[in-house]
Amino acid sequence: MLNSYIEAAKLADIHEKVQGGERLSREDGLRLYRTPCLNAVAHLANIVRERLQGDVAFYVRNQHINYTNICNKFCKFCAFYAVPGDARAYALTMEDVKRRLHEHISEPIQEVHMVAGVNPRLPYSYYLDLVRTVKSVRPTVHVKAFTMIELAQIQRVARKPIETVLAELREAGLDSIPGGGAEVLSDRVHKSLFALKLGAAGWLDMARSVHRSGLKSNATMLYGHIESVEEKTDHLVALRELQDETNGFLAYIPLAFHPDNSEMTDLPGCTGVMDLREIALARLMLDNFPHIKAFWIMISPAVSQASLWYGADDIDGTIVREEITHSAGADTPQELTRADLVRMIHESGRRAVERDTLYREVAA
Ligand code: V47
Repeated sequence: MLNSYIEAAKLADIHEKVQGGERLSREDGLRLYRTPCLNAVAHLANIVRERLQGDVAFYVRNQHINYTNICNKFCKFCAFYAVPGDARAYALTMEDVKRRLHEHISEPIQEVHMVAGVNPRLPYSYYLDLVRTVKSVRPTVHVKAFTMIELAQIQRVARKPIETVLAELREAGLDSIPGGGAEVLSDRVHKSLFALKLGAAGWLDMARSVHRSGLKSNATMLYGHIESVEEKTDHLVALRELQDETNGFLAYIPLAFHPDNSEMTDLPGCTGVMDLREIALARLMLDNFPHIKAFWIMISPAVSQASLWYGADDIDGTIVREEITHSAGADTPQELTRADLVRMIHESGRRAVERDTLYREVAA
């Protein structure tokens, strides 16, 4: 018997495909974006979510370090960047990084996540030292650092082939690549909002190089600004195609646009319904991605809890001092304890599992 939401939303054909494990088409994606009945989309996404991950919801104990806010890309959605000379401008020294790490040294952190602006004054050695510094303070931590955009900059200053740069960063201690910087893989949105940095083809090429080098990465999409449902669907299809080729993506994280202090303060920002739909669409379209992550910093702990029934199987981590979303007006806390995360997961009816970056269970 058909679920009544599926029946009312006239999604029986997509339901059949989902139940049969069949890949959804671009057209299916567009229908799922457009159907008003979010409960129908959630029902479908939850079938895939439970098939892949059962009742588990992952979390990680991690620390974010945004090593510089100086950036020459001037993306219109970004409230984090500063130009040199700005009172807000900073670039952390290695001593600063050590201090940040020591502030939390008693916590059994699994992952250090480092992303930042594209600061043209930083030499190649800075990036290598950054990774080495983290490993010198925390030898066993997983270093997830440098988006595809930062990697393009690192290659520029290194003046070496990307394969060599990635090998040298790995030698220094880099373990994987976060998913940021993709924004929307659309030439129109690229031209309009982030023209100075890598566009769709460049981001996908860099991700391909990363995966070929043996490193895993994540992927993101920034939604809730000027993008269309066609562009969002194409973004998901492009990621799915690259994953077919490389199998290098671990998780997809939809990122909710926060307008405050950006050049787009006239936009209203995202709602819980938008956040949940992005999670569900991702779970349904990205059939070859093992994990869909709800980033609680951006969508709130409350919506993250609900998202565990809309396709998400991961709520990210404890997070310490994340600057990008908070510069853009997020009023979520800067960190949650492990107990907070576990309680959130259990309260939503899922089983909490602590993971490392590669989704291996961490023994309690
Ligand atoms: O690339 C910038 C986005 C990203 C705003 O890989 C904004 O595990 C919302 O990529 N409103 C960085 N978002 C964050 C990121 C990320 C986060 C969590 C986990 C992982 C992972 C990656 O933040 C940027 C950009 O797309 N961003 N400005 C803004 N105003």
